[in-house]
Amino acid sequence: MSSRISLSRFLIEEQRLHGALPPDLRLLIETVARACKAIAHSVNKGALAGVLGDAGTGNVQGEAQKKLDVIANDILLEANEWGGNLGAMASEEMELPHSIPEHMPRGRYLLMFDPLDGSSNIDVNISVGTIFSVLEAPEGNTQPTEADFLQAGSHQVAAGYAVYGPQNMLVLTFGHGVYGFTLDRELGSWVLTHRNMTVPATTGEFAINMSNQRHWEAPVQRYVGELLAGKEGPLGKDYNMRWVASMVAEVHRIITRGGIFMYPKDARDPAKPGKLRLMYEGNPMAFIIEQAGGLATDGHRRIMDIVPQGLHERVAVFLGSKEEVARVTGYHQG
Ligand code: AHM
Ligand code: MG
Repeated sequence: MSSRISLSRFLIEEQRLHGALPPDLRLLIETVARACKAIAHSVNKGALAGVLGDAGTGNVQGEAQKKLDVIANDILLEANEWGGNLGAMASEEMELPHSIPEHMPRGRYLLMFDPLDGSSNIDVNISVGTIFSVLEAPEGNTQPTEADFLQAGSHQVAAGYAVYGPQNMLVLTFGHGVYGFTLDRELGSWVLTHRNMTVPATTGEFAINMSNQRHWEAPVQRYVGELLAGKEGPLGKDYNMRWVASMVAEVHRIITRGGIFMYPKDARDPAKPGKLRLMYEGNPMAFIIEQAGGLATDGHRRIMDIVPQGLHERVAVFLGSKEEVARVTGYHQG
């Protein structure tokens, strides 16, 4: 038991060894991890705590909220409000950024989150998760506004996700590789179980919502057509398909055994670049996947190079094993 490395010990050692993890960022990550533990607890209780089902409200994206979407959002806001390391928070579930109240201590970081990703899966007991991303507010700005959040993903100083599944896991990066922690429910602590997580460069597995096929653009039609053609097609091998409809579960599978995840642009709404959100889903997952040796593009460019125009901006997503993401990106580019 004594050889176990808790999240706290891991972060303190990272701070000491690399010097690249400032103490206030370490404390912020600990606070987010504590909130994820509380969310895991609510998700795991399910019907026993009366938390399943719809909240009867809608979010800024016009999507129906689940009770657990609201609970997870409140847990993250409450836990992080008094931590002293943040200037403001932004959430997929809230129209505007949430400033740290006047009477609370403030810090230099900006936190963005999707409190409960894949929430359409809650009621059917399939994995869901929390995704988060951390930026630094422009220097000296103690009262950050929406404009301060609009930084390219390459400026992220940390990102991570928690997946609430058969095991509750927390996966983190702050730019020095990707580390995975498993929640020990008896001890109530995140324990380091996965060091230097890497995405294999090649894969035989893809993830896309095939029911949207007729709405995709030509490069995606071509690429997925080749995957489906298998051994007899130009790629010369058979591919397998998975679709959980929880991005966290999808990314976790890819970071564990490889694969490509795609949520492309859809012809039904030509003005919308994609379904997923750049700040809460695209950027944090891109940071993690790149740190694990994979690629993440919107078909044309690196996701983390996109300079956002709005907090709730959408993005097309192609991420995972290098070889496959490069191929489908190449089909878009030329
Ligand atoms: P959410 O944040 O509202 O849960 O939506 C994002 C989710 C992703 O987790 C998942 O990849 C996608 O939506 C599933 O979409 P679809 O319903 O088209 O399969
Ligand atoms: Mg989401």
